[in-house]
Amino acid sequence: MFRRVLIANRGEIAQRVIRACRELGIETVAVYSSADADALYLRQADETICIGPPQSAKSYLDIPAIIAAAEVADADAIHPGYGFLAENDHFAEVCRSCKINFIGPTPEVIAALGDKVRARELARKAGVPIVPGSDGAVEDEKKALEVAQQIGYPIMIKAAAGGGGRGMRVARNEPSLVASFHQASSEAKAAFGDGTVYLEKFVENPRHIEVQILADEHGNIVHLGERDCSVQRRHQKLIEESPSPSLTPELRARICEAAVRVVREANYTNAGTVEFLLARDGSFYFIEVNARIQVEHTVTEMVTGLDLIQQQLLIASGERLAFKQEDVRWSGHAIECRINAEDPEKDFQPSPGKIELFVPPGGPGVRLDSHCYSGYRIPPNYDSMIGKLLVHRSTRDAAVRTMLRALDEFVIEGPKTTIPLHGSILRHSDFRAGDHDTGFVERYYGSHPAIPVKEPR
Ligand code: MV4
Repeated sequence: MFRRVLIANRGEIAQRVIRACRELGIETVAVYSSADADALYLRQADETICIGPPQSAKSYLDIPAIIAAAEVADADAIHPGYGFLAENDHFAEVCRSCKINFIGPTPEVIAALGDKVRARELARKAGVPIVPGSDGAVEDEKKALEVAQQIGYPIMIKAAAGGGGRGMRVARNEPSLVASFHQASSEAKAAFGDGTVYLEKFVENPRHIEVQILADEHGNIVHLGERDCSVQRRHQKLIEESPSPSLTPELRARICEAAVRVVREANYTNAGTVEFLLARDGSFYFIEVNARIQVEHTVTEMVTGLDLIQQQLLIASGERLAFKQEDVRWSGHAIECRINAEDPEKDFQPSPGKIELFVPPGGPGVRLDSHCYSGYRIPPNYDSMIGKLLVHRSTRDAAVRTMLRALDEFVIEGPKTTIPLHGSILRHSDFRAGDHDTGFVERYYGSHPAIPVKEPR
C-alpha cells in the first residue's frame, strides 16, 4: 500500500480522501491555493503545500506545480478527486513518467473514454445498446443530413471531446440541423480544440441512470448498482439516489451487466461510472463513462456499506478486489442533496462569502460531507458546493422524510443556499411518486425555482 498520498484537489473531496487514507494508515499531503489558506482540509492533512494563486489554472490545474509538490513531499501516489485534473490523460501520463502512482485509470483508458466517439464504439463492440446515430464522427453537413434522414428527427449533435452535457445541440428539422452542426463543431473547436461531432437520435426527457463499478488490475470487475440522477438543472445534479425508483429488478440487472461489459471492453481499472439514458418505454442506452470518482459516490457507499475511496487506493496499489459480485449486498435507500451556495431565486447565481453560522444536521441515518464551518469564507473562485447531505433509511419514503427533517435542522446563515429548493422538490408529488425525469426541474422550477410553476398535486 502507498505510504504517502498527495491530494490534487480541495474542499469536501480533499477531506474525504484524507479520511480514507487515515483509516488505511496512509499519510496525506494537501495542496492549496492562496484562496484556500483557511480551509478545513488543511488542518486534517499531515502536510500542506501552497501551489499557487486563486485561479485554478495557476493552482489546482497547474501540473508542474502539483508534480513539484509531490516530489518535495515525497508522495508515492496522487489522488485527483473529481473535476480539475481527474480525467486529464496528460496528467496521468506525467505522473507515470515521474513514477508517481495516479489513483485512477491508465492514461490510455482515460483518453479512449474521453473521446465520446471511441467510447460509443467500445460500447457497441461490447454488445451494449447505444443511441441510434452516426457510425463514428460526422465530417460534413451532407453526411449529417444523410444520417438524420436515416434515423429521423429530433437529432442531438454532440462534441466528441465533450461530455457531461457540454457541447450538445438539438435539431428538430433539416435547416436547424445544418445550422446546429456548424455551431456545435465551431463551439467544440473553441472549447476543446477539437471540432469533431457525432449524431444521436434525441431521447426526450430521459431518466439519468448511472452504474458504479470497481475494476482491479487483475481483470476482476464488480458493479455496485445504480444511482438515479434525474433531478438536475442545466447538467448540474441536485439530488441523487439509490436504488432508482424507475427500475424493475430485471431492468436493473440488465443495465448493471451492460455497464460491466463496457468496462471490460475498455480495459478499465479503478472506480468508474457508466452513464445511461432510460426512456419511458424501458429501453436504455449507453451514453458515456466517467473515468473518475464522482461527487455522488457517497450514495453508493450508503447502500453497499463500502468505502469507495479506500477501494480506489487498494486497487491503485495493485491489490485484488477482496469480494466478488455475489458478495455485494445492498440495503435500504439512500438520497443525497447537493447543498450549494447559490440563489435559486436569481437563476442559481453563486452566493459566496462568509458563513456567519453553520449548524449541521445529525441524528439517525444522516451523513454530511462538508468542508464548511461557522466563520468560513466561501471563495468565489471555485464551484459553489457547500456540502453533500445524505440520508440512509430502509425505504425511499422513510429516506425522504429523514431528508426533510435534516434539511429543516440545517442552519446556514450568510450565503443563499439551495436548502429551501431541496425541501420543495422532496415534497413534490411527482418526486414522491418517483415519477420524474431529467425535465422535472425545468418543468416545475423553471423561472422562479423556489416557487413551483405548477403546484405539487
Ligand atoms: C442525450 C439526451 C437525449 N438524447 N443524448 C446530457 C449529459 C450527457 N452526459 C448526455 N446528456 C444527454 N444526452 C441523446 N441522444 C439528453 C441528455 C440530457 C441529460 C442526460 C443525463 C442527465 C441529464 C440530462 C439533461 C438534459 C439532457
